[in-house]
Amino acid sequence: MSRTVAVAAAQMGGIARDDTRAEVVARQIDLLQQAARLGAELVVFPELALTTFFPRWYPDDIDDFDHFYETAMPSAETTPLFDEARRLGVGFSLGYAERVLHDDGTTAHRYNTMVLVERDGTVVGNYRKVHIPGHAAYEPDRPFQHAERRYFEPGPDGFGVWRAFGGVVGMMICNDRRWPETYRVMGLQGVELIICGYNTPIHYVPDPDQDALAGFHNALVMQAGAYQNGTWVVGVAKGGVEEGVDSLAESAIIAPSGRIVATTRTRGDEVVVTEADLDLCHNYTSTVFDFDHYRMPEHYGLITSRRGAVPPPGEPR
Ligand code: CDT
Repeated sequence: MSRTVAVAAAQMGGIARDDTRAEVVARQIDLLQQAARLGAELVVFPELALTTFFPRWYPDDIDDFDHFYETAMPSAETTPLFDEARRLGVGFSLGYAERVLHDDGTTAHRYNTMVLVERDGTVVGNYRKVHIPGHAAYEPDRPFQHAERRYFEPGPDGFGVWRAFGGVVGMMICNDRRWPETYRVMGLQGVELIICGYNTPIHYVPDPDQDALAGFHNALVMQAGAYQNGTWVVGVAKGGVEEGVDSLAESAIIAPSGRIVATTRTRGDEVVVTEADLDLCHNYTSTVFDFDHYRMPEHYGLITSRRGAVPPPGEPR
């Protein structure tokens, strides 16, 4: 008997700086209900899905932005989403800014986090983003900041996977999808479905020549990650114009073949659903990507022992 999970990409359009959590959660409940009507069992929302992408601003005092973070999940504001999901029997995943507190209530850690919730409303796990892009210091010449490295420390737990939704599920967040190690570490744990939320400004300030390639690169990395690890990948955008910054939409559901099987057509709130056959993963992980048979880890030592590239000594010839 085949194992399938009907998975939905619940893309969101922009969230304004002044939008309340209640307004955002109401939008998410609407998307959840649309997805449920389409038969979804798991609904994936974007990275930082409860707020605007606040790393584009740079207050003098980072504590002034504490209101963009959650200190509990579910929280009072997100409980209606958890309740509606449980009532519908639909699981979901949601990106949010997480602030972990010391016992005295001061901030211990800040993470860019994604929670996975099962169909019965139980929290399966939280993933904290590992690859934090952008910069930490204020960069005055930018039209907007991408100061994620000020707001978030790298997740300390790496790339876990969980048994959920009848298979093995992993999470990654936005920039993680550009790094092959993200997929492979989960691939080595037998992942069958990787879910990912993203906020990708189309204008890449360090090299604007890449702007026209934003959609190509988004598809390229997720399709390669899916194929090379024999896994489903679901990438979900917060797209469109948000507080003056245009972000990539093009949410996609990708099969273990590497082919995109569903994609959004708009840049706003939109749901697409696919019946993902998890047994298709085996077609790849037992053949061309039979890791146990074909991988050569004795030759991969530099992957973990070295961080940056070191060219061989000598002059170019
Ligand atoms: N949110 C996030 O990780 N965005 C990055 C933007 C590029 S780096 C400034 C991304 O990889 O899409």
